[in-house]
Amino acid sequence: MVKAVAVLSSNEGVSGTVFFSQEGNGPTTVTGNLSGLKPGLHGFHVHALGDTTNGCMSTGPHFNPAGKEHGAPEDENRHAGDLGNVIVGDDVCFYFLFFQFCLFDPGCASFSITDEQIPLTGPNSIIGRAVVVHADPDDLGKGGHELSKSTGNAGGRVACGIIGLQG
Ligand SMILES: [Cu+2]
Ligand SMILES: [Zn+2]
Repeated sequence: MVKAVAVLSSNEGVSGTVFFSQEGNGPTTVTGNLSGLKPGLHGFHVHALGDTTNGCMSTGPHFNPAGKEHGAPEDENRHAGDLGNVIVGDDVCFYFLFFQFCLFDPGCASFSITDEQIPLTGPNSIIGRAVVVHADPDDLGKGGHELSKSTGNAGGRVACGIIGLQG
């Protein structure tokens, strides 16, 4: 069993931890939680470089060792780093005796993803690369925008962390 972790941070108040584990040559399991995001979908990718000298901007493009186009995790034509979206729920509100009460959800997302294209060992290992969370939804290559086939038009990079080995 190989394990890795990325601690995400940003100067926009988004933080979280993402855990990776892989048994032998099997798929990699990605679990984690993030907070400080606005409700809705947020693009979630492995980017090629573990370089944060210029914040998340210097983590390069989506990890793409096979030279494919951007897509959905279940697509054949996708970047290896294309993990789709994470989902942040809306606040939950209810009424009681004419008063409205809201359970404030501080922009949290927790997720569990299993993927075949992000190994933790071998030539296409994602160790030393970066995981990035975006401001906007990833259109999974199908949005018809000029950026759909390269980035999913997922907007700014709101948080990132370098993927490192874990004991
Ligand atoms: Cu990205
Ligand atoms: Zn991509």
